[in-house]
Amino acid sequence: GMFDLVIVNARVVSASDIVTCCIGVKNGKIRTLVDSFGDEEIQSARVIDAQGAYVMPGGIDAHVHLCQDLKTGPHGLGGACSDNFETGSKSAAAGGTTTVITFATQTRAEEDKSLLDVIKAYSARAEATGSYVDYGFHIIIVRNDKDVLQKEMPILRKEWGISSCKLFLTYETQRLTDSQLLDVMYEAKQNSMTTMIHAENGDMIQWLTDKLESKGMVAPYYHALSRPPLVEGEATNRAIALAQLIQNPILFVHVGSALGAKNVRRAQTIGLPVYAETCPRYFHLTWEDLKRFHSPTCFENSKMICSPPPPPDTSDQEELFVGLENGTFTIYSSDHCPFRYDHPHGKPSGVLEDPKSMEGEQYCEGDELRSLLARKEGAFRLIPNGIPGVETRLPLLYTGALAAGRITPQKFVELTSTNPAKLYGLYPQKGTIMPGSDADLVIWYPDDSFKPFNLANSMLHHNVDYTPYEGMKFVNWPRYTILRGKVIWMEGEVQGKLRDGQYVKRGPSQLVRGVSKTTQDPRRVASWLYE
Ligand code: DUC
Ligand code: ZN
Ligand code: ZN
Ligand code: ZN
Repeated sequence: GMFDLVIVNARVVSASDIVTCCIGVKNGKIRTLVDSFGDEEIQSARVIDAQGAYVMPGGIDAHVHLCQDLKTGPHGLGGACSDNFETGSKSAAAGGTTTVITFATQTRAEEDKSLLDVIKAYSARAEATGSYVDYGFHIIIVRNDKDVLQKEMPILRKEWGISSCKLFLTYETQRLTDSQLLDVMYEAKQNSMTTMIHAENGDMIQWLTDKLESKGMVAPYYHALSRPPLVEGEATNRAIALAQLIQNPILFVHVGSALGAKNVRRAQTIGLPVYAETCPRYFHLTWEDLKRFHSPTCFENSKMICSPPPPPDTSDQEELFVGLENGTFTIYSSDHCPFRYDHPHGKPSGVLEDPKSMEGEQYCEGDELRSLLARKEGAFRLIPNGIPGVETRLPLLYTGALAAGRITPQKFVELTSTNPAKLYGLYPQKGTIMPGSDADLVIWYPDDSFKPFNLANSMLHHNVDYTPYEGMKFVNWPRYTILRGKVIWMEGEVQGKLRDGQYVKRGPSQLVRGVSKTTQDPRRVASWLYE
């Protein structure tokens, strides 16, 4: 037939428009958008009636942690991610996401010097299980090894299609000094790689943590006090200055404070290629959630520990909403960082058990010690930072912002799909519904036919034993998720297969334009470096 799949009665949403039409899909690609199809065009195709509901480009979640084990964990505080590519990608599909970009991380261990070896190891982890959705990698760089950067960055770009690296300003095992940051940013610029920055001032955090601990303030709630908004405020300003000197685009990951957002906005106003990501938790959680459940013997609120922490109260959330609307935030990602609760490699419950009595677990000495200590004292310093959310990302934005009338459907698509595709070099293969693009789609329920429900973790598909959004009311959920023309999620059931997802090679960022004259003034920045 002319089409493999046709979707009728669709309210197709792009980053700029909404149009009611039909979609024809052939060989995994969008072939056409038309008013209506004739009988013979429909006959041999699978037909989905969207019943007037929104049809959007499939979600692109550009910040997901999978398969990071004890050694390659997200921050060197112990803890292992409980989702691999199998469970993580299934959860993504069930939440309307068709592409995830995950992290492959270098460590300071001698055998992790080579970035190419790191990427090969992560690639093997993905291939070991397969994936329900398409996937790519960002590389985390924790050393300024010029030989390695110069030799391997071009190969990462050209052979692997990896056009972004993440750098840290905090965590002892990850952080780079200012001059090390300049080294990596400089090599990244030579290779048209976007630098992603985890912007928290590591010295401030350590100093505050020591002070809190000396007063016995070690319960999970105090994690937030060790990272007040100034911590992100200082680090964003400093990284903006470093990036301006190098004139390389930067993307601030997981911006969670109004202060951080303001600094980003100021840089954008003077024409710097500065972008920011924010995450669902900053719109749905506050410091109060770190207090929830707290008692001297129960540390259930360790579930809510993430970095940067949620804002102190809802007034920050209001300012972050402005940033969503006015373009300060370029993308909205989950930062899905899956740790199980009450597990030796996850979030301690505070109830002291003999970890050895838990079957089937492997320990390294350090991790066992960490787990015991954290269980005994509930010390926030020892609790892994990160919360799950790859499956709830789109539904939370739908309920909390779109249905609440705070953003338009177009803005929803821009933040969750089009901009991540452009920022990370996947556009227009992904991120839009246009002839020639991959047929990656999410189809919602018509709003008036959906019965709102309260979320329970048992409904989710991740390998995590809790969700921070337990009990929350949702007013819609993805009805179909379609990956390159194949239905992988339908009305509450996973329909895809583990080998459906493919590795995606990415190009350079397509958002970056020439920067303004003033910001390139050779007296102000080191532009002679490139002459
Ligand atoms: N940064 C992340 O991006 N994820 C989890 C922990 C962290 O600090
Ligand atoms: Zn981070
Ligand atoms: Zn408990
Ligand atoms: Zn993360």
